Amino acid sequence: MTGLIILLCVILITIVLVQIGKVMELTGQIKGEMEVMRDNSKWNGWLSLVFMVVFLGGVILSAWAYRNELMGFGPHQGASAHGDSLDSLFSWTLFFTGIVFVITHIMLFWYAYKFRWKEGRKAQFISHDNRLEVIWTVIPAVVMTFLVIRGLDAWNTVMADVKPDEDYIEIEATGQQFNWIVRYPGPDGKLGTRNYKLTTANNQLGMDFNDPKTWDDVTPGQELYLPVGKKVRVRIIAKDVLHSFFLPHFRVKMDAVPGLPTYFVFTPVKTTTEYRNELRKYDEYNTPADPADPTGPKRWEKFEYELACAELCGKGHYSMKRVFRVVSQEEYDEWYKKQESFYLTQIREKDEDPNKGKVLDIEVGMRAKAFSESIKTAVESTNITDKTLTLQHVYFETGSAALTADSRYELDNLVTAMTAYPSLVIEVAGHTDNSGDPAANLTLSAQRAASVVKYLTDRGVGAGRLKPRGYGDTKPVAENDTDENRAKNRRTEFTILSSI
Ligand SMILES: [Cu+2]
Repeated sequence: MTGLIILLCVILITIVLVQIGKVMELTGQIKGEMEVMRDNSKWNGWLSLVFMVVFLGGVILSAWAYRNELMGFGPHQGASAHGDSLDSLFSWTLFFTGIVFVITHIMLFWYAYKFRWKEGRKAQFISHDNRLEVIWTVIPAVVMTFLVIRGLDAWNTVMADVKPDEDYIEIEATGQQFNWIVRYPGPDGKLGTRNYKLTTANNQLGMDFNDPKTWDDVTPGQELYLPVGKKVRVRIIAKDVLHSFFLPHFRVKMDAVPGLPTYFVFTPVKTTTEYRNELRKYDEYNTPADPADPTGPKRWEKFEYELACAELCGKGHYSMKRVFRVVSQEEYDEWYKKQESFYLTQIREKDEDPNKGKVLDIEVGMRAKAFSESIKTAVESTNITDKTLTLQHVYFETGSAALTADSRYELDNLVTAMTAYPSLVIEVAGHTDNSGDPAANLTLSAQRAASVVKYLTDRGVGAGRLKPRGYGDTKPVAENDTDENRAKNRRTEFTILSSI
């Protein structure tokens, strides 16, 4: 409907203009050409002045009306340590170019008015004027020098890389059509290596899982956290076409170029909450965020630091938005603790895992931590069912009581626990599934329990604190109906008999 009305208006205006033209032609014929030209140039001159006033007034008024939406003004001061230096650079540039803009526009329209056509008026020719040449060369040169020197100074500060002994977090942003994949290092603080040849549908970054540094790397979901006041170095990479890593509120923008890694270092100095509270002071931000829901949250409440792509990289360019949330160090640590390793959750033990079947250092550490926590719970619990724990990673060779090599990791955790709780007495129980002869199962389970006990006594745990027992297939934890369930029943458990 609106489109139709606009079209009708355009047609009507065109008709009116054509009619005015015709009328003027007729008046010209009646009045005589000279008179018409005089009239026309007088009108053109005056209209130039009117246009100048409306145009310059419009520019100034709109800038004033939207001043609190502009970067660098009102509530939108830079939220990073270097933000102010760039803002001041922009303000100075705006100051000088603003003066030139206003003066040249006044002159343009004023001269169009002043030197409008008049009968008998002749143009004045100036062949050369040294003084004028000097003025319009020297003034821009001085202003440019001032701006360029300040710009270089800001550039050197903003683009400085981190020093080796500095405390910073390094993250990585990879642009692709059409999203940003952001990677954080794991607890080792280092990002693992990548090789584009390893890129697959599951491993979009081409992370090299032969490099232990990749094992703990995380690729968080939509919301990304950063601690306030901590230096962040972002490695910027593109996988397909040019993208641009753009965090407008932090005055961070760097192209992501395929095949040429770039970086940007910045320090967020304002948390998301602080920024929201700043916005809250302005009327513009106290209006509903969603006009369809007048009682809903206000604009300031919905504010988030956004990561965008500032390069027109294709059809889905607009959808490359991510949210960065700047929080206190404590909140950041809390969030970071919840992030899970990409490798351990998405790749581990799948076909793509080059370490399939091997126990990794990172897992040994994680399992030891989990083990000591669960044994602590078991010792402290008064509930009898909590006192029995399954050894999750203890295995035997098929049909034998010989422990597999990788079983040692968990058994060593048990040795540690027995040392940590010197009064602990446990029953070590072997269980099998129901395949084969029950009597043979019973013997095998007893032998397996004895192997575990031997492993422990060999490492200094007193034999009196360990009671081996074989249960065969008499105590299944699942129906023996599927391979998976049978595997659950083949297990080694230990029960805390006494811990005082
Ligand atoms: Cu892009």
